[in-house]
Amino acid sequence: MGFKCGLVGLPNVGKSTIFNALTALQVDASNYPFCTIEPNVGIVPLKDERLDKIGEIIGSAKVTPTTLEFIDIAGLVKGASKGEGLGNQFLNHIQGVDAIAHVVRCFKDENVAHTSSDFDAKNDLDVVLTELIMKDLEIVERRIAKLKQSIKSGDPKMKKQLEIVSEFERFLSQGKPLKEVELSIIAKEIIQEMNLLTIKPAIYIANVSEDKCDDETQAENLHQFGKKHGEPLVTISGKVQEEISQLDPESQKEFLDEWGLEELSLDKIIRAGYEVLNLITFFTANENEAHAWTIPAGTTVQKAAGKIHTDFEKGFIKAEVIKFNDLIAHGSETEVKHHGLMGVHGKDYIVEDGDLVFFRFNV
Ligand SMILES: Nc1nc2c(ncn2[C@@H]2O[C@H](COP(=O)(O)OP(=O)(O)O)[C@@H](O)[C@H]2O)c(=O)[nH]1
Ligand SMILES: [Mg+2]
Repeated sequence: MGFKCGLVGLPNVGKSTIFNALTALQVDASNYPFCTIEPNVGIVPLKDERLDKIGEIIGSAKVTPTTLEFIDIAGLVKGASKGEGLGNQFLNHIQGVDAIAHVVRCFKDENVAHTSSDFDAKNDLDVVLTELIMKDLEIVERRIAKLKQSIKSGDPKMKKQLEIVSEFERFLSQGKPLKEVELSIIAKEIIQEMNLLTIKPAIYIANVSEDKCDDETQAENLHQFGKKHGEPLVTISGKVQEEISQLDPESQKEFLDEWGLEELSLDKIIRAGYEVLNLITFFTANENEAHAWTIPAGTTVQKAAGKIHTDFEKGFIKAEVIKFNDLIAHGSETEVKHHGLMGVHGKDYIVEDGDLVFFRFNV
């Protein structure tokens, strides 16, 4: 299944507005028959001009973009980890995502209630981050109690784990997210298995007013914060994006041209999610379909085959790979081959962003 990005933030910051705008970007549902979509889950296509070019050159009847899943996660308020608001429900939702998109309110609007009395975006973000830390602390403390129990009943393997998890506890109780801890490989495995929240990669979305002017310092504060972890900030006006998302693609393009913009802020969000998850895109194409696929950077070509079909992975023989730039430079698959630029690779080849892959496999 696809990669998931959860929209998280205090009430009335614009999560649902942004979610609606993102999901209005519409995916041709017939391409994704296997997805039962709940109202708060949306499958959003990743725009990629390379896919259209490949489709053109190969002469594919249709193109299918790769996608990212967005989830509108409601219910996080101050004290949520202690059961305030919708309480702990948000936890399961956040545990289920690969990346967190923190939506932070930077717009002023007297008609929209603000949960805190001060207008301070960084402070609002801190409230949310603290809840995540508290939640992790609770999970970690429960684990420690369990481990102590197992050690008592004579399970020595658990000692090492107890040491590591106690280290997590020390960090969290100092108010630090686990992504700031230098982790050994074994600690990473334990963190994965415990599905903790403060290790998840994040992006920050500053939801600013239409005219932006009084919010720049607010957004800048978020930007500086994100930079510490190498996490991107996207500045957006949720309301404007929602309006634009309702337009047909032609009018959307006119809007962008009029404002001299290359892409919608919504597309920036999708791309930021993609980047923070360290994902790359490869392509497959034949006369029926050109298809973009998402994999984590560093994936072998045999694993990548499994993304398309388990048979491709199991029966993998070899992969023929054309670099996107070579395809553009030479204008056709045949010309690329003719110039000796089609690579033939075994199962351990690491797929690169932009590879056009032809799989050869046994069934
Ligand atoms: N002025 C302004 N209002 C916004 C913006 N984004 C969202 N809102 C409004 O804020 C209110 C709460 O938004 P909503 O998306 O429901 O917030 P959520 O609770 O985080 O899901 C709604 O009335 C939105 O129309 C924005 O960029 N500017
Ligand atoms: Mg909402």
